[in-house]
Amino acid sequence: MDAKKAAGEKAAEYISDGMRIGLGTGSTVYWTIVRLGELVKEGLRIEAVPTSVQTEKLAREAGIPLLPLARLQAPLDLTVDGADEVSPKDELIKGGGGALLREKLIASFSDRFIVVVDHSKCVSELGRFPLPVEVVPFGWEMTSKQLRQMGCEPVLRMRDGAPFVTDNGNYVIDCRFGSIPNPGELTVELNKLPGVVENGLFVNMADLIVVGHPNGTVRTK
Ligand code: ABF
Repeated sequence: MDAKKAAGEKAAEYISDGMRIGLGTGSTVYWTIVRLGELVKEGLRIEAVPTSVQTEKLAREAGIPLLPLARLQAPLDLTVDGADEVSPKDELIKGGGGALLREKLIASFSDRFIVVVDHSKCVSELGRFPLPVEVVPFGWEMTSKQLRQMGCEPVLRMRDGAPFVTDNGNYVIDCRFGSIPNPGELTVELNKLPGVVENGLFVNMADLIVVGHPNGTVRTK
């Protein structure tokens, strides 16, 4: 079985009737969404808040009822999302899919945050994956120079020959740090920069990591 499919489907086991959930973005949580669609058809009653336009489309196609943000008066019961890297302390790099701002907002407004990954995402130290940083388009060149002074190689994310634009109308600068020994400090420093909207470091947020392996086994940690 595919490692991503194994992890994604396992996460659906943590979702019970009546829950209001956050649905992440990416190719692993995709399998959670597909499985939840099957369970909804069998009678599971849930409401979901998507973390991206892409996930909203998937959830609608799967028949999963969506919860309008205006009705979100209390934290969600649970959010399931993917990640690009997971450290031994369950710190994450997220944002490879460009949805980090909504992902962090929704994960932080959830009672429980479950992360689904294939085993290749588990690393000894964060940073080999370029850290996505969402920035306002105005003056991105200045913000990029400030990011470089923090010790990375900043690269503006492009798509089809133009800057990639997030669901929120912002740009993403992928910051190649190589290694990030102290994610807790870096995330605070990054968000102090004028022009930075959010960064892809998720520190002290994940409650459970569901790791899929190529033989279909799943380990939680
Ligand atoms: C999303 O999951 C993004 O933050 C991240 O880039 C993406 C990667 O996951 P996958 O490998 O499952 O597509 O939450």
